[in-house]
Amino acid sequence: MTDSSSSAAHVLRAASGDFDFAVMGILNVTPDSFSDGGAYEEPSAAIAHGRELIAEGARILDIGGESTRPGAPPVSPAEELRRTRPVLEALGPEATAAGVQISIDTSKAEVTAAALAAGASLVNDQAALRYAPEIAGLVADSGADLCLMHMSGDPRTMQRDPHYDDVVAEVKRFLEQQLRFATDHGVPEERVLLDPGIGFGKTVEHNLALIARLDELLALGRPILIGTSRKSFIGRITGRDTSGRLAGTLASNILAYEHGARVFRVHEVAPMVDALKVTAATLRQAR
Ligand code: HH2
Repeated sequence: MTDSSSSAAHVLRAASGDFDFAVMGILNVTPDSFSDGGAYEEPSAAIAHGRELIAEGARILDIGGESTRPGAPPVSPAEELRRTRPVLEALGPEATAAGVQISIDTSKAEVTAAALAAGASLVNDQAALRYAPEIAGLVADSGADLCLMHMSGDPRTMQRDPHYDDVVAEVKRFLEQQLRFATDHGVPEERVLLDPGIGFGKTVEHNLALIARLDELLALGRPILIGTSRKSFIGRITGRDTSGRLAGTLASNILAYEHGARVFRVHEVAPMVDALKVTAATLRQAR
């Protein structure tokens, strides 16, 4: 294990067997997510898919009730909870029994509080406490883990001509600042994961620079979570639509592992687990 992951949140203490990574399976209970919108909108379909992801080797299930694709319309807290609560309540006990962590993908305090009460132990806040700073207190009181992600602006505007002088330095500065905010508000540093926010207010070149220079974020001393799965930069490079982006997803995550990422948020769990096992075993042999 790297230094940054040895003191990690629950997530990495539950990493796969001998390995130092955790695969986070995506469970979007939404009508409009960019690649699987509508597929798991019914609670029964979402619950069945969650079970499949666990069987495929997910160590974390990331349950979300609002799409953050570019231009996505905002969803009320009540609607987000209506979508996610039955899934959290059904899968929570099963996941805990299987040693799998439940994550809630939200930037709203009301949804965070309800999800923590229903058994979630990771809050995946794509706004990194910018929209609802009170999430820090909820996380601190519950003893949960917290993922802070970089996003430039908000989902409605973020892809309008994104610009950085040095994307890696600016993402790093933002994550450092939000990490300090979280710890100042009572979240123990060892509970925090950091995420460069692939696709959130970034061009193809920005996304590639963040993956290629991910090591620079390790200086912040926290484990890195990354979400490249099926994202549009893969489509722009390969010419494939969302259904044909598995190979690009695997390649980007393997490189991200080599550059220090340890938690991988993906739609297709089984191939990702195998690819990372082979990568990790090979790198271990080489050291
Ligand atoms: N990406 C998405 C959603 N949540 N959370 C983290 N920490 N990192 C990410 O990169 C990330 C995330 C977007 O992907 P998806 O959930 O598949 O789509 P949508 O937002 O349309 O539901």
